[in-house]
Amino acid sequence: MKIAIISDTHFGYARFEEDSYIQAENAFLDADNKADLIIYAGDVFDTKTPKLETLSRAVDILKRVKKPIFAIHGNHERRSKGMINPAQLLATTGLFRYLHGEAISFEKNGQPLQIFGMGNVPEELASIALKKSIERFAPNSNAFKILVLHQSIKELIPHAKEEISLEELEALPFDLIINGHIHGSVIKLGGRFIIPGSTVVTQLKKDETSSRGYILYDTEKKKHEFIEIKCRKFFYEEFDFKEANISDIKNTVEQKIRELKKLDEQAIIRIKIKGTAREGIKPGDLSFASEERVYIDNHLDATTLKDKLEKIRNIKEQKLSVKELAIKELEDKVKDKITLFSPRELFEKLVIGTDETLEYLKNDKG
Ligand SMILES: [Mn+2]
Repeated sequence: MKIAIISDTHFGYARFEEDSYIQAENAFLDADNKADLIIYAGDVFDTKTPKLETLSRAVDILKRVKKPIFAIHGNHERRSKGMINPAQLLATTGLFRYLHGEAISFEKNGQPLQIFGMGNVPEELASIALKKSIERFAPNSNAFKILVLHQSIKELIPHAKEEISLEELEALPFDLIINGHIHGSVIKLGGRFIIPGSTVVTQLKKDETSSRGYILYDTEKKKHEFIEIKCRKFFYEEFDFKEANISDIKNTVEQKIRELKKLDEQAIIRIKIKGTAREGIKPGDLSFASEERVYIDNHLDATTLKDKLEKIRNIKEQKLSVKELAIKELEDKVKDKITLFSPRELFEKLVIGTDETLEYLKNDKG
């Protein structure tokens, strides 16, 4: 049996909305030709309450797929208990089967299959929620058993805390463990753990520069294959300058943009500038003409020792509260740079808690 694994289509993602539809369509139609069934590992939509136009586009794409689809919701769609999330809503149309804390049995050419799905839950609850819901799962020894999740994984992220681990997943009675959430494709546990990656670029992170696509898994051979889909190219470049002049920085970056555009005029380009500029230069002095799909992050540290001493003196004189100090520090750090959040709002969210902060950052970053 051949299983297609598709994830993180982020239908309606505002920055590259057309890409979100076109690239998901490329993946689904190709998978429909090659696989017996499709597993959809969450973040179907980019938001909890997508526009009607977005719902309509998603329906248009999915109704062209003939093979059965089994889906879970992702963190972008998760809503409070008792509320309907958009993946659940779509399931009521019969376009796919929605699973959350439950298993479904399926048979194809005499081969039984069990799919257990659990949609995204807060990371610190993932381990216990999975343990609890699996108690109700009765494994069939003849069946090929699949677990579908949409969570962070301890071993795959920096600064991990209470995320679910590969180690505990490995011990569970499943032949194949599928996860969404992470936008670059990851294969672990000798091919037993599979993340297909997103079909659209949303985070503008380095790991999204790899090809977009889906995974085709053969249950007999226990082998997987990454199927690349036609999609918009994404280039990510980082520059680390040392005591550089503004004109040198500007020329280097602009030349790189021209070079990349020559490779692909339609590509998304993100350039991160780090390091130090010559004394007396403020990051605000560096500006670039705005170009479609070109994102420049200025992380230059232009502060000299003299500036730093002066800042400490000013802070002492102003007698600011710890909170105001923290906000001021954040504001100074991101001043005149291209940022995706407001320092004051971010600080307020940090005071409320980690969940609020992550939610805030995710909402802004996609
Ligand atoms: Mn996602």
